[in-house]
Amino acid sequence: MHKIYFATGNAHKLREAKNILGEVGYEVEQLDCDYPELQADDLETISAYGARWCADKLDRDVMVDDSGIFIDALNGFPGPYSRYVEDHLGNQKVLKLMEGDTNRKAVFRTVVGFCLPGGEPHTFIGEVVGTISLEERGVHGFGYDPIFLYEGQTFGELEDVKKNRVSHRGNAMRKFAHWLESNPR
Ligand code: ITT
Repeated sequence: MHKIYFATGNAHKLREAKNILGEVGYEVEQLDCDYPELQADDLETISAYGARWCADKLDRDVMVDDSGIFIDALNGFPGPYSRYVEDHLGNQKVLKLMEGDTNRKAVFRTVVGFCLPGGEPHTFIGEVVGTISLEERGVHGFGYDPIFLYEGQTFGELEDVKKNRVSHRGNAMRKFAHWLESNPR
């Protein structure tokens, strides 16, 4: 089984990656590589930078995952600042910010970055469109999952396997796996 080295400090992402990539024949191993969080407005730049930084530092092929939620009524906020907003405000405050908003549209986006030492980074984008619920629901997942509604259920109400089938991360990682088939290392 081919191995994918995943630089992340987020245990939830790791669990999901093992399931998503495991289903298409890859073993995922976590790497400890705390890459500097570039201040940029788009996930693609951050992800490409992180993948290259870790690949060069560790001298091996590395995958990273930069993700965020983009809320229409908040002009795409928190987007690349999702981690910061989750840590400092949390879901209840996000719901409060959206009180009275009838436009509840939101997009979850993941950009997987992959790089070989000394090489150019490749990026793979995955998205899922849904809405922001009126209240938190469900005990599964992490982060914004309890307020992201997709086809009648929040991601917080879905077991990992179901979420991964339709999620931003699932879509991005399956694209990456597909690319790897025709670009073996
Ligand atoms: P890394 O070590 O991989 O960078 P991180 O948690 O810092 O982990 P991000 O910067 O990509 O990763 O995180 C953005 C935040 O967006 C994350 O902390 C969660 O709050 C949220 N998030 C990302 N993916 C999510 C998902 O699938 N479901 C719910 N929330 C998610």
